[in-house]
Amino acid sequence: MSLSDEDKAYLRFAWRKFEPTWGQHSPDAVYRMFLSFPSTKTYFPHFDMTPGSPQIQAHGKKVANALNKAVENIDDMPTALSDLSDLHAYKLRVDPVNFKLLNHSMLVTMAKNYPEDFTPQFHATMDKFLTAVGSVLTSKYR
Ligand code: HNI
Repeated sequence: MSLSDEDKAYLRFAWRKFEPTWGQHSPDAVYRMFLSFPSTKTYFPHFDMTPGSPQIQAHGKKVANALNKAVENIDDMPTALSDLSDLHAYKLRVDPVNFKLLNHSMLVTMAKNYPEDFTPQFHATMDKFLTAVGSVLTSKYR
């Protein structure tokens, strides 16, 4: 899935507005994924699954930072995310289906926290972007 130039321009515009506060909400997206899709918890046996636990907070921030890097390097995500791609494919061995579950949880969390910004265009572009990130992070499986 590739983003058009128009998608990229809109993503950069939307992300600038959203990025300063998204780090506060991304842990909620991780918690939402664990609660709504319990099978995702199998990758995190060492986590305290209480909402707002230090591990969930830290993990949410790491995912948000990785997404910032992806937006900054939107024209070459495979290079920018290469180490993360190795980590998820070779070390963590996360089944690709899980990326859809996290992406869904992030979209719902965005819609809840940024209701004004969450237009159909925002939804569609963000879905495309998150799918592209997931596809890079699972590309080394093949
Ligand atoms: Ni993911 C660690 C980014 C999807 C399971 N993950 C990370 C780290 C980043 C990251 C950044 C920290 C790396 C480091 O410490 O060097 N993960 C992302 C991004 C996505 C994603 C950007 C998708 C948008 N990861 C997923 C999914 C799962 C997942 C869908 C499984 C359900 N990730 C993990 C696990 C770790 C991890 C497990 C290690 C956590 C820990 O702290 O031990």
